[in-house]
Amino acid sequence: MRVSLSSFEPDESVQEITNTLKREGGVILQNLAPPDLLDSVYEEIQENVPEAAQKSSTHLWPDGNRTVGALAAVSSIFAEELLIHPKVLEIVDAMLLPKRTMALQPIDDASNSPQADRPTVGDGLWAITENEQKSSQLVWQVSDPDRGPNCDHYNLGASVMLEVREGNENQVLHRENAIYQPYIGYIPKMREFVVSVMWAATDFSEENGATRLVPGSHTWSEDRIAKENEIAQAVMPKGSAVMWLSRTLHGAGKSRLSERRTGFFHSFIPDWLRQEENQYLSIPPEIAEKLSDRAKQVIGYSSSNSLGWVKGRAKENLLVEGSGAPI
Ligand SMILES: O=C(O)CCC(=O)C(=O)O
Ligand SMILES: [Fe+2]
Repeated sequence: MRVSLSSFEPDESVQEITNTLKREGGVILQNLAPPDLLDSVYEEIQENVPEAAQKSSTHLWPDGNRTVGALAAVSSIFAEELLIHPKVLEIVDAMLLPKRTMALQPIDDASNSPQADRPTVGDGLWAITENEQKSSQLVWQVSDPDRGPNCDHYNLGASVMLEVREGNENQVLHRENAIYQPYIGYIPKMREFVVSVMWAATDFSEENGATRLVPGSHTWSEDRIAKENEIAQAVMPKGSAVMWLSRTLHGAGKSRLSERRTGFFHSFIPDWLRQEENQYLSIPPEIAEKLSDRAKQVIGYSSSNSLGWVKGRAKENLLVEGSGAPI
């Protein structure tokens, strides 16, 4: 018998959802957004991106399919309603354990963070010591991976429309960590560092190419090959979303129908990791400044005390003047 993915209704607890995501590597969030909202995002994309620019001809997305990048730039509804959906951010907060949680607190009030009660030294993780000549030295503590903080905040990795059209083949099963891992190696018990979300902008069915995912594969050894009966499909109605982890095997499904299968994909990564899609060129300041502060922060227009700063700009919103740079 084929495996399936666990599925949750919007009112189910984030704790329950994240426990399952950690255990199984993927979860479906049923009916998370109204179906017409997904239609509105699709219409906005169609208005802003010429058809020719949606054509794709790559190994992962061969001829016949459609792809669009920089979704947060071409659809403000996507940026405000899907990218920073509160339930999604709550789940990502629990998985990436940022110092500044993104879902619950006002953007400028880090002291409300549920992690604020963590035992701290210095700025949370460091202390200044001195030698016998009174020369000072920073000493870092490593945070507990299960409690964090595992990053200051998190950012968007990529935001793309992925549209499967009739006649494609099953996409090669892969792990999202593949863009980093070849260079850092496989580190057992590595802290989670990529959380992916795929919104169903049409119904996702077995016949139209719903995302294939392998529950449990985030704990497998790298060389274990998934058997066909170990592969589930994210069958879900329009407005639902499927989320998965950096080590979960997955890929787009094969379509046998003439209808399109449209998904809006975005990923979240710690602020200390390079974003997969270059967000500063994809969503330049003149577009980003029209978005909410939370959307700007997720896109990357925010810095920690030590990464991504611009002298003379505000840490929470790098598009305005302020302080926070270390120099
Ligand atoms: O479109 C899908 O269902 C998944 C696509 C995917 O994983 C990718 O292109 O990296
Ligand atoms: Fe992928």
